[in-house]
Order: sequence, then C-alpha cells, then structure tokens
Amino acid sequence: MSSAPSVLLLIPAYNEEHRIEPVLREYAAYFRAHHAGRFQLVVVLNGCRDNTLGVVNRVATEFPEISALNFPAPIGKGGALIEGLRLAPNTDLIGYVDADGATPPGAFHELARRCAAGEADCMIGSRWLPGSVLVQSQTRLRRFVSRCFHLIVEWLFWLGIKDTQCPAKVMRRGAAEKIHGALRIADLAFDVNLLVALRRADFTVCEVPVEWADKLGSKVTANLWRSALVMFLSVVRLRLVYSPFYRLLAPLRPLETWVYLTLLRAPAPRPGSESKLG
Ligand SMILES: Nc1nc2c(ncn2[C@@H]2O[C@H](COP(=O)(O)OP(=O)(O)O)[C@@H](O)[C@H]2O)c(=O)[nH]1
Ligand SMILES: [Mg+2]
Repeated sequence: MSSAPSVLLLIPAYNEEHRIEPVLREYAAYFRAHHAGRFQLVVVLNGCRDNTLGVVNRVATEFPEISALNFPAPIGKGGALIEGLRLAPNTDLIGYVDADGATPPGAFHELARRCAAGEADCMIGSRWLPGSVLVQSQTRLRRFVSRCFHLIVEWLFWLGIKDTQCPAKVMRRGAAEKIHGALRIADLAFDVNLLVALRRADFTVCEVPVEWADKLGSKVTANLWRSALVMFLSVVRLRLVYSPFYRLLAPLRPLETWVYLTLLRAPAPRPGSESKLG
C-alpha cells in the first residue's frame, strides 16, 4: 500500500443533530491538514426523527469529502455499518467512529496509519488497555455493564480482545470485502460480529490503547438495560450461528424477529446465507 492510502470513514448516526456538526468539521479539517491521501466521510443515517440529515448536508456544502447515506427503515447502528461497509471497494482503508466525537480525529488517523503500515488487517481502539487516555470515562454503571458484556463475549468467543465495543475501528479493504457476507447483527453488538468474522477468516486484529472522551447524550446509557439485553441476545445468537445446530433453529426465525422488533424495539438481525460464514 502507498504511503498515503485512501481512507473512508463511516459515522452511523441516529438523531444526532445536536452532536454531529462539530465532529464532521473537525474530522474534515484534520484530514485535510494531516492526510495526503483521499479522505471520504460518509454518515449513515436511518429513521432519524430530527434534522441530522439537514445538518450533514449543510456541512457537506463546505466539505465535499462529506456525504450522507440515508435509510428510512430502522436498520440500527449495525445495519447502518453493514450498509456503509458495502463502500469498501472504493477505498484502501475503511473504518468507523461514533457521531459524538468521543474518538478525536488524531486517534482514528493513528489507527489508519498503523493499519496502512501493515501492523494488522484491522486496527481497533481500546479504552481498557494500559496507555489509553480517558479524558472523560463512562459512568460507573455503564463500565460495570460493559465489563459483564466483555466477560460473556470472552466466554463465548475467546477473542482475547479487551474492548470489543470501542467504536474506533479501521480495516483494509480486502478484509471488509471478504467478511461482509458474515455480518448479521444490526444492533450494538455488531462490533462482536465484525471481530468474530475477521478472526474466523484469518485476518489479524490488533487492539491498541486509544484516546477517548465520553460524551453526554448517549442513547445506549439512556436505555442501558434494554440495550444490554439486546446485545446479550445478539451475542448468544451469533454463537449459535457458528454452531452446527443453527440450521435446526430455522423455524424459530419469525419468533426471533418478533422478539427483537416488537418486544425489545430493536433492529432485527439481518438474514444471510449460512454458506457465507467464515
Ligand atoms: N444509523 C444508526 N446509528 C445509530 C443507531 N443507534 C445508535 N447509532 C449511532 O451509534 C453511535 C453510538 O451511539 P452512542 O449514543 O454514542 O452510544 P455510546 O457511545 O455507546 O454511548 C452514535 O453515532 C449513534 O448516532 C441506529 O439505530 N442507527
Ligand atoms: Mg458514543
């Protein structure tokens, strides 16, 4: 890869009209000043009930490297990233961060730089490794729930990754293209789906300490118990997807969709062909 790879940054966004504008401006300005290769920033929205799309389009008139992909259906953060990752063939590196600016552009750029240098096929930020800089950490309860989730994920998948949920990840085009068919989880457990798919396809994942500043207005913290339950169900589901019994459970799929959509008001997992799993 050349010394200045093209970078495509996805930002999933749901009702972010109050948080996203400074983040878009900071990222665009930073990459103009510090990155010699092509930089594209694509905000992937779905079902927003506010003016997030208007805000993104307004900033995009000043920064043509910014654009929006809007899906009216409630496809969830994971669903939005699955759609966004379809753009991988247009770039060398593709990654994502949250719309709230918790990951500063310099921290994301560092992940991209190390990925381009060949350190790993996918570089991920971690708030739980020594050396991470937490300008503002999450609430105590959120951190406790996060650690319980981590233990469950570790018990189910043995990933050896301390912070699967840090939304600062970047990977090589080839890795994103190869594992795209194995991405199913539309809710916030999407990151686990991504990491398991990468590992199963023998791509290398490297976790590095990251700079992080937690922001007010988190939708996860506002619905912590429901989000935690949905994520728990999704990782158990993912474990089953990779088990030999999964096909036997096919008749239960309509029930599963009903539980997600109606009972939990969460995006249902996306259907996929089992043969595409890594
Ligand atoms: N497209 C899309 N983005 C979402 C959805 N839910 C959350 N997000 C985005 O996912 C990111 C993480 O949400 P956030 O509230 O910051 O959660 P936290 O950082 O984990 O506390 C933000 O950029 C949200 O706008 C969704 O249903 N659809
Ligand atoms: Mg966030």
